[in-house]
Amino acid sequence: MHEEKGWSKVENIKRESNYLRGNIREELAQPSPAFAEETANVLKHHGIYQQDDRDYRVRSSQGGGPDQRRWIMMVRVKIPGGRLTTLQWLALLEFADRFGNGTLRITNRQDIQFHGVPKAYLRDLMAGLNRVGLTTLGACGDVVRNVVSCPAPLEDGGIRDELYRQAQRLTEHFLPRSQAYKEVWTEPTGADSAPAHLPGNDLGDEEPIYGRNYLPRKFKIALTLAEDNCVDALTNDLAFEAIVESGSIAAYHVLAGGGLGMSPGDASTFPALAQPLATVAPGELLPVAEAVVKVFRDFGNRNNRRRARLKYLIADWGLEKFREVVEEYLGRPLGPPREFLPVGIDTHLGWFRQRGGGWFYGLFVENGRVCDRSEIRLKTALKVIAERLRPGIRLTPLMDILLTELSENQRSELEHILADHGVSRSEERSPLRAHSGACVGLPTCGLAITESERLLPRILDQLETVCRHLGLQDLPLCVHMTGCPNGCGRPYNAEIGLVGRGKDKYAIYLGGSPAGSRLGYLWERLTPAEQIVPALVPLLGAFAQHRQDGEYFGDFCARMGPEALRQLTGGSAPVLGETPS
Ligand code: SRM
Ligand code: SF4
Repeated sequence: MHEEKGWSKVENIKRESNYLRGNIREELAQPSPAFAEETANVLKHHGIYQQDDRDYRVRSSQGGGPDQRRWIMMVRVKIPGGRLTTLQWLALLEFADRFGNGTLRITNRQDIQFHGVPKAYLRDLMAGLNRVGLTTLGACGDVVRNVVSCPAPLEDGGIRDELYRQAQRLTEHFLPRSQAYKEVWTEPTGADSAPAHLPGNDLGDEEPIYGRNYLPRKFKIALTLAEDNCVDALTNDLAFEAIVESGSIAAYHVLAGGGLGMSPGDASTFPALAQPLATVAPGELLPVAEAVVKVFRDFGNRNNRRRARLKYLIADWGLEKFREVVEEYLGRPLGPPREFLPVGIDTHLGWFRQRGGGWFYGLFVENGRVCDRSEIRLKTALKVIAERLRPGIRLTPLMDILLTELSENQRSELEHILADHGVSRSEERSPLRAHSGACVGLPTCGLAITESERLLPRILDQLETVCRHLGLQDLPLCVHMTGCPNGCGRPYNAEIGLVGRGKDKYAIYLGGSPAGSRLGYLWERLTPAEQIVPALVPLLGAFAQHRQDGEYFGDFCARMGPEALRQLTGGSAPVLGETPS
């Protein structure tokens, strides 16, 4: 592995952290409510983000004084393929009340996040998670993140189960090997504990894949199926699309270089979808993934974190050179890629027969937030369901929950529990709401510029009325919203992308594909929040009038292109530049 001058500050922090130990143990033992900045950076690799309550910050500055911060932690639990046992789920619900803000957030990578955890509760929370066999190790930080795969136990001949097995294998293979996590969270702290990690005392951990500096940036992997790309695979650094022949996986189509983050003021940054790289035999999946990760480790940009993702290495080198270097690392040539892109997506909401017998129910969870809110007591309903029916729990990349292994006579009991707690059945949700989602945004995300999770439901209320009025109420339409241009809510390949760009103002993107295989274009640069629906009404009207048979809104916007669409809707000239390439 090369080491060079000019590396960013974060690279130095990682190198000096002694394999992710840093000062975490020392600072945990101190009464201060926050960690030092360097320690907070190391903590990310343990799945913990230091945040402050942004609502509190605003309130505190309203009197004209300096803004004050109430420090809180976000803790992300890494759940490959999104599968949990009933007991794990019950423990997560209990920990949310004991250690967090009383909610759980299902993420769009099938993880669970706790928000609002005070520093003083971290050790107890982490110990509790470890007791039920869950980990936060590598859920964040410059490593391979949670590997996603479709969680639905459909009668598909076991294809999705095989993808899940591969997701687990990849996750285990790429977990950091450092003992730091165990030391920090399971060994006693305080005066009587012998710190085995004195400064300068390198314990000799080995990170055979990552090395001392870990990766230049996060790295994301997805496993998917062309007809059901519910994981949105092409937004990942590396995607494996199963090629199914005669009922089993004959090969994987490999795509590389997806990633959505961009900095609007820096034209060298851009969202990108993964590009076809190769076709590989099922047995080659892991070695190929390792070769790609190692190429990224050795050649990714360590000077400038804004340009440190795999997509930029591929853009700088070109796909051909990238493939050649991956082949060198692999020690053999890669098979040529096929023209084989995702064509569909399934939300998995409602009742389905389960492979192997019984039923599963896909329960809609608005923006993944599991909470009790006035008369809608979703969190309590999910606790009662878990205690009485003992279902398996699976989290979807659309941030919903699948309740699995239910018998025929448990179906009505589940529906009664939902109704008793004011939770609507998924079947009553509009296709618009089922396909849409927002990132977390305010008040916890430190990078948020605007509202996202708290605003999208209100926008969807209005859009549902508009769609009904235009006869589009049965149309699946995906609106993805984010509170900043980092793209966590995957807005750039959605049919409608809403991206927080200024105070209460959003960029509007149009023309992404329903299956996530095409980036949209920038339509409006800075639309005030209350103008978003009025800006979309003429577009939906034009679509209702001019759509071709069976055409989706995103496909219509792509077919028209921005100029023709503006003419059709009587708008001004198209916004130039910043269209994702
Ligand atoms: Fe993300 C940073 C939340 C999926 C691109 N993301 C963040 C942080 C940790 C903010 C920070 O760095 O301080 C957010 C924490 C908010 C909070 O309060 O919880 C955050 N990202 C999320 C989640 C929870 C959004 C959600 O609504 O579910 C998702 C957690 C996934 C997980 O379990 O691992 C989440 N983030 C994504 C995705 C979508 C995906 O992975 O499928 C993307 C776009 C794909 C990609 O990686 O390019 C994404 N997040 C980013 C970026 C931009 C990275 C870049 O290359 O520029 C950042 C900023 C950064 O890393 O510096 C970011
Ligand atoms: Fe935060 Fe921006 Fe990601 Fe939303 S897109 S969670 S605001 S970093």
